[in-house]
Amino acid sequence: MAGPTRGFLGRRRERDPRLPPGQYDAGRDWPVLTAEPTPRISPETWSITVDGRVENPTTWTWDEAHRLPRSEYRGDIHCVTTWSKFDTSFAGVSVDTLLEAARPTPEAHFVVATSKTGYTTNLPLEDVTGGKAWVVWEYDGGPLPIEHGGPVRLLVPHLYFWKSAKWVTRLTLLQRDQPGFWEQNGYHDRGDPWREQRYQGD
Ligand SMILES: Nc1nc2c(c(=O)[nH]1)N[C@H]1C(S)=C(S)[C@@H](COP(=O)(O)O)O[C@H]1N2
Ligand SMILES: [Mo]
Repeated sequence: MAGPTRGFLGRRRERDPRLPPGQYDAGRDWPVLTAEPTPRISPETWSITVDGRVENPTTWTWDEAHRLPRSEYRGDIHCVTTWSKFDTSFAGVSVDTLLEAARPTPEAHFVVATSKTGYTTNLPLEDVTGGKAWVVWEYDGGPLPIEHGGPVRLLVPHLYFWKSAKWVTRLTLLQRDQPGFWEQNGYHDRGDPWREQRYQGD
């Protein structure tokens, strides 16, 4: 409502349309949010496995993963703790490429991503297919920093960032949904920032 106070303070700044409800622009900052001690994983020992409800369970080493077609994401990321970061750039491989090789069976409807540390997060299969999810090892043209999941993390930028498992080593396809670490601890099962799906019941 317009009034003397509003007139005194001047017009409110327009809200950036890239900002989902309840989020703020963190600017250049990239906060670190980690539940477990940060693991040290050398690229030589890292691998990623796609298993579960697939016809061809497959594991890629660091070198093998780097020989897959490179895929980049340029855009925004959103954390449930209310920070958003605009214009990030990541590179790695599309999850579509991994699934093409592993060939999900018709019963596969969900995915659980598992980190080397044991952290897990669950996603509907449709949220990691169709060019919406990546396994990434580059940030801003350099190696992904270890505190941000280096050498390799999952990136699912259209959902809250807890779905983007750091230090990811396994994607397991499932017939039924299986809540991950935060999802068992009260976070929303899907986590769409545009619908503000922060906690169970949102
Ligand atoms: N292995 C692992 N992955 C994780 C987390 C974690 O605690 N452990 N935190 C999640 C949460 S809640 C967020 S917001 C993002 C934070 O990523 P960042 O530290 O790179 O900002 O990682 C997600 N992936
Ligand atoms: Mo988070």
